[in-house]
Amino acid sequence: MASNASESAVPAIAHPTPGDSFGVAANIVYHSQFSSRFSPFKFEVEQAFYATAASVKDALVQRWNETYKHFHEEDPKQVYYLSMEFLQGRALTNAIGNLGLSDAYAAALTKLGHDLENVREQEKDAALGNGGLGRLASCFLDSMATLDLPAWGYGLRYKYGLFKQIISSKGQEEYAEDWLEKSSPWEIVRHDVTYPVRFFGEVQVDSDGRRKWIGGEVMQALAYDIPIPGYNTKNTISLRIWEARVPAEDFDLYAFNAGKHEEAVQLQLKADQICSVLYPGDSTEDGKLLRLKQQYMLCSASLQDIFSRFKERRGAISWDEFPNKVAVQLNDTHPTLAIPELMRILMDDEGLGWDQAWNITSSTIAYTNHTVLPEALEKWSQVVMAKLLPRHMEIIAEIDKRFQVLVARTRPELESKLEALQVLDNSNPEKKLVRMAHLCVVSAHSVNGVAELHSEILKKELFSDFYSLWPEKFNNKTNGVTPRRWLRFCSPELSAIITKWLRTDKWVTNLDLLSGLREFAENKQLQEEWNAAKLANKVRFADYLLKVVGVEVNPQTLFDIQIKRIHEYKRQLLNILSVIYRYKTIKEMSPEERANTVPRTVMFGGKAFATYAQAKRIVKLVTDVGAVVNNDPNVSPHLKVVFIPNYNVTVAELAIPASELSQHISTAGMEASGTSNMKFALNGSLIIGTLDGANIEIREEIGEDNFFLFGARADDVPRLRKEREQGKFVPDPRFEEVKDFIRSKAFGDFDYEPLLEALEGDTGYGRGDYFLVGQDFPGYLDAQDKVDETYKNRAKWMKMSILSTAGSGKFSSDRTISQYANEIWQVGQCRVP
Ligand code: TH1
Repeated sequence: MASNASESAVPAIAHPTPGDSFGVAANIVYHSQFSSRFSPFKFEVEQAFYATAASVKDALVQRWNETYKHFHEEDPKQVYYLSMEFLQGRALTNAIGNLGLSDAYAAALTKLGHDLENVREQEKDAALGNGGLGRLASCFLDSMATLDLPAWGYGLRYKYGLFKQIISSKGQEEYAEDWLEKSSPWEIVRHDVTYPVRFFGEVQVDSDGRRKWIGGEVMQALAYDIPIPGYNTKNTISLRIWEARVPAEDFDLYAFNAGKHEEAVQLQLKADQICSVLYPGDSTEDGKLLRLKQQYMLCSASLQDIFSRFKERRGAISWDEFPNKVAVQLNDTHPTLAIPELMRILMDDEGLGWDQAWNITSSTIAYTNHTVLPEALEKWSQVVMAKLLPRHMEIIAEIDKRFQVLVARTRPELESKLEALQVLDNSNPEKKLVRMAHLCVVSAHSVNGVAELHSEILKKELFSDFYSLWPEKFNNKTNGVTPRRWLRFCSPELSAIITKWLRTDKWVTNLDLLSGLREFAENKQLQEEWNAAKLANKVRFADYLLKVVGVEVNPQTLFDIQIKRIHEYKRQLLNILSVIYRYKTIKEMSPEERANTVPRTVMFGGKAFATYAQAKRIVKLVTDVGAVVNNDPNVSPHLKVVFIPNYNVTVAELAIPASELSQHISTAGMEASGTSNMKFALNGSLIIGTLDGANIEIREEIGEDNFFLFGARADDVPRLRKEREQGKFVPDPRFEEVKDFIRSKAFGDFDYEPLLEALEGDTGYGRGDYFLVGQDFPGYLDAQDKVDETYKNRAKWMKMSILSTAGSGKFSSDRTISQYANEIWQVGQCRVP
């Protein structure tokens, strides 16, 4: 079926080299004529982009083939990263940067009458993810390629990625974003890599007693590969995304010819739905079933592919070798079905017994948890699961049964808690559920959190009893971000300065070297250069805001940015309430007092889940406040409030380098890690934040003097919530003042009551201000005052900014991936010579 190795030798072709912009230009021209998706004789900027991308892809494909040929020959243990989300963003800048061909391509395009800056703007973001979890997966791919690891990413090829956000007078509106409209120039379809994927059907026992899953609906998964080039290495790995489709032989031509047109295309429609949208709303039963189908499509196709590669490389198959050749990492619980699927293949298809299959499965699979929020912990209906995946439901029930036996035998004192620990949640007979996280913890050999605090919370709270059963499974892998995309390419100005002062560019792959900047933190010359680079980035972002969003911001003001998904626990509401307080304060000042304030531009960006009403109200409030503040002639020179629409990876690449202050202000204990905090610190943006997620480690690394800290600690949160509930909380008068101001309709007559009530009454999470906005408000205002005071001292601010970058070495995803490779996967490097 599928062939993963490179076949007979293909003749070598000459490809662009760094010094050869003529060769590059010729290659682009060739592609504009022969690989074009457009009518001939046109070479406008869009055509130029596609021709350029096709030319870059040539170079990638060659390296890619060499890489897989090398992997095939060396046959090392390989790692497979399964994720329902990959938030890749644009690829061109990153690809030519990693290939070391940025200058050659810029020069070639100039020769052809184009400008690389404009050409790269043509690319659409590949937004096959929601936020941090998806972007983490993409940073990991970059690091796995750069570290020469034999690795694959597996995902789904959604037609519509994350929705496009438009801000109207009603607030956020969502529109489908078709990233494949003019096709993606990067992907290669692999018509020889297809697998059948079954849904529904039934379990039969055949003559030799083996259980077999048969019947139902069978679709096909078709592979598309996206090349992932490493930096400074030939190694180029693959993100393989699956598309669901129906082979021609399954098209019911008889029905169609008999006039039953709709009936004939039914299966095709169902297949199309599977890959139609990222994470469809799961509030309806239909939506739930579809999401489960998506998850199974990913797991089934990926595992068949992994098996085919494993078998291809071994004559006589020794199954116990499997975990020595294959490591599978589950990105949260979304690909949990890989567990029963691996068990099913080993037992039903390959004939192994339970114990052997179980040992192989658990030594192969590792699980990463990314959240402790109860609403994000997946639970699937047993009824739905049994219908869609009857054999998997049997296997899950058996795993649960054996887990109960194990506990009864080894830890009788846990008996009373057993019901809460089981994989199956049968507490409500009307609504029996499968707890996916418990299935992962029971089955995997490794369970990790994504920052120190988060991993501690997993051990002490969410999974405490499991931890007492299997302490050796639990570990921490603090997240990281790729320094290529998030510093080297998004801020070439700052990068050049860093390279100059460190006298090496090796920091790009060894980020700890940034600590060498510490000794120059007070150097006047560096501070001046640093300031100039930051200012250039601010000007560039201001141009974008003017051109794309139509708002004018002054680059001489403090750029204060909060960009992330809109969620109550991330507390954009805390930010905007303090902005309102600032507005009121400035409004009441005399002109002399005003002249003394630090002028600020406060920017927000982020998408609210389409059905998350409270988050949408927050977006609306920010835009309403902006409309009033920005049009107040007395205040707007000192304060502006901007909502950046349609926040995505590309916007982040512009905003983060331009930021001077960034906000990471979640209620302590609720943000598992955060990753944009790392990107901001790396780019010399100071952080105002709580002791939550990776903030704690960032503050440790860059020094507490360089971090604007405020807020309750995670340990105190339960007590504070209780006190709040008992009516013991006395709100700060400034907090009351701000709420009254909103209620006075100062920002229009939109109904903000549900937002304000959540700060007081019943939020649906328990009584009153669950996210402790009121509790942390005064401390936050104090921290903001400290920001202003510090900003007035330019030399001090610059020093802190340099020290932020200098202290960010730990937060490279290269460090994170090395730890996964050494401590969980036991996978080593396999570098193409
Ligand atoms: C995020 C976490 O909220 C964030 O703190 C963390 O840095 C990031 O993952 C990477 O580890 C999560 N995103 C999702 C998305 C879904 C479900 C759970 C999480 S946790 C759909």
